[in-house]
Amino acid sequence: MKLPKFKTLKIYLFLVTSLVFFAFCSGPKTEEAKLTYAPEVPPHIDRSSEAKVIVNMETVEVVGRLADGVEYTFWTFGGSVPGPMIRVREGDEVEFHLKNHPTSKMPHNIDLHAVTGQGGGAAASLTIPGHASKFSFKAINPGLYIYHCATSPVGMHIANGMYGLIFVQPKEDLPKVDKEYYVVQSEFYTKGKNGEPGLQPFSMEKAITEIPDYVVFNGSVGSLVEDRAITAKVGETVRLFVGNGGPNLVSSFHVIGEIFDHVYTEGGILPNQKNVQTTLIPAGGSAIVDFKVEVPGTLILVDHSIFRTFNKGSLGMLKVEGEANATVYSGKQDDTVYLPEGPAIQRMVTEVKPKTSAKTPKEILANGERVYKSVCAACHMKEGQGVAGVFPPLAKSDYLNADKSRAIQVLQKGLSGPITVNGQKYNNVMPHLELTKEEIASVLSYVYNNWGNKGMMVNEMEVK
Ligand code: HEC
Ligand SMILES: [Cu+2]
Repeated sequence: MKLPKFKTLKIYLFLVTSLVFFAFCSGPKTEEAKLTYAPEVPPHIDRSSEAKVIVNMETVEVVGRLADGVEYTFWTFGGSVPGPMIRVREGDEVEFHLKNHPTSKMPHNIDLHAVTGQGGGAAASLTIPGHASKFSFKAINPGLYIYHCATSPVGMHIANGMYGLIFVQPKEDLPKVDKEYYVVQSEFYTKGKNGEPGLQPFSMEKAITEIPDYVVFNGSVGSLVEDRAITAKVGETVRLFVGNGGPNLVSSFHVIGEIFDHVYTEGGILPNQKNVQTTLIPAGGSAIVDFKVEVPGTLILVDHSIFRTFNKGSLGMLKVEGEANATVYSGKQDDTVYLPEGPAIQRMVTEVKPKTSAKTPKEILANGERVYKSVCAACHMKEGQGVAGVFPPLAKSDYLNADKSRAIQVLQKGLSGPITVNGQKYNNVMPHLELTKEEIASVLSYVYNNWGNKGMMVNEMEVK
């Protein structure tokens, strides 16, 4: 074999040294983190080496919907509650840029529970309106972490909506699943009672006594229901990254109609329990739950401290589509009427929010809609379609449209015994609902003016 000439060797040496130099001194790859808004989760990170990751986050104060007819001035990361979800990889160097929008009234900062270091970055990121701060940290510990604003008064910044999740993906990522979703529970404390319309200010008193008016998923009542529900197909595996922003309550997180195959308790990366019904998520903590969906239907995400769910808003939906499997779940196999207390009309005390004397037809209809959704929809369904054989329809109901004063009577006294609505026989009991005259007038006006009904108004004076 012929040895290369000395000159050629020199060139080789030069090339090798510069390559080595380049590899060592150019440092890790730099990239910008892709942030996502709930319920979307940033994509799995494919690279197998560490990188420098730039996170750009903005704090901004915005007025938004807390519930139907209820608005709130949210203090936010990224203009949303929860703030955007961040995903980095174990070992990454994170360069965090926090900008506080010039229209903000408050200074803000960020404490990421994923940070090892003073205040989780709080002091280093304190930013007055119209300014930007920068700090860096190494994502040493993989796991799912809450981040939140920690500017004084801390409780108030959190109560107003300043929290979100950062997932530090382990070097060896969690097992692959088909769908990943981002859900954060939190509470709101308002001057007015639950449902009281208008722009509601924050109540420090209720926050201190820890009695919230709203407990919600993803920042508002109904943010994960109907056409905003999360979805999956039969046979798919689903992973929920669940956080609890608090500021006070602990969540008994449960999905009605499903069992968690694996739970990564408290947001650690160890799947430490199988077959869990309800997992506890501390305030300022998280959990990861994995499950496979076997049958179609609507699974309901709840805080199983159940009055929060049905009266304060912590209810979300996961809609599963696909082939039924009667062996796993049969659906209803029989339905007969069961009235242990006899067919007499029972009293059901309803709590409709005190409201305002509605004056204009528009106000009356809006008030009626509120009463309908909180009282009637449970039986007659959201669009007045009823439930075949049990609850008669209010949509295009011949019984309703034929006689206004009879309809008023139904609401004043309840109704039992056989009736025929649109050719279908019903023999059930509608309880006496204890509504005020104003509520009866407005809810009937609402019903008459929707779903193909006659379109007339009911006056309070007609309700004797
Ligand atoms: C707990 C369940 C329940 C609730 C809540 C309820 N209803 Fe009913 N409603 C019934 C049942 C059951 C009947 C049929 C009774 C029968 O078979 O005699 C009925 C019948 C009616 C009828 C006459 C039949 C028809 O379809 O036109 C009207 C009108 C009506 N309800 C309106 C309302 C309105 C408005 C509300 C809310 C303020 C309401 N209901 C709340 C169960 C309920
Ligand atoms: Cu803040």
